[in-house]
Amino acid sequence: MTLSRLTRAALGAAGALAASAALALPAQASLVVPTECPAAELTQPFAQWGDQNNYKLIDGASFEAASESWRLTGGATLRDGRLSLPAGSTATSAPVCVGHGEPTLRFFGAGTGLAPALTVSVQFQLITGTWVTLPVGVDTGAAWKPSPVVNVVANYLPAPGEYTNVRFVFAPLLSHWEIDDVYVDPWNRA
Ligand SMILES: [Ca+2]
Repeated sequence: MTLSRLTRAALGAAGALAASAALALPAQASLVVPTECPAAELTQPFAQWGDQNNYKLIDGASFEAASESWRLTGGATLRDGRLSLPAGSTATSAPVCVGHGEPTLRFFGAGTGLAPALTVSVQFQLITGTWVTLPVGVDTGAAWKPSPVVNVVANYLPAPGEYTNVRFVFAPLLSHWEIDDVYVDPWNRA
């Protein structure tokens, strides 16, 4: 088989997949527990770093005051308006509603140590009631700056036009982290 025939075969398979996905979409039911998602105040917290997108702050995610909506373990604590995360600790965010129009997450942070790494996971609830935790990103920054743009992933589980509540879990690996100002990007509401 020539390269072009291989390419055509691959494109054909991809096209068939895309077609079946498109056929499935109109009948797609939400895989996760649906929720209302009221309009939120939007800001451009990363504008001076070249990211002009509008973002909404997760409840309690400025860490200026303790929030009962956040779950902290392993010594995670608020310090000087930031969230301090020792190695082995976890912080689980307040719930935030997301849908197809809330595709990304971003925050400020820095880690200390030889190879600082902070894992980010998303938690969502299936319509069966089961909560699922899915790793979605990692920040390896040693200097205080915006995190990489992290894909929420679970925002595509509600049916189109619907929303679900997710939580984000921050867990440093073998390093101490500080984070602040955790946002999701509702790009379709700008
Ligand atoms: Ca703060």
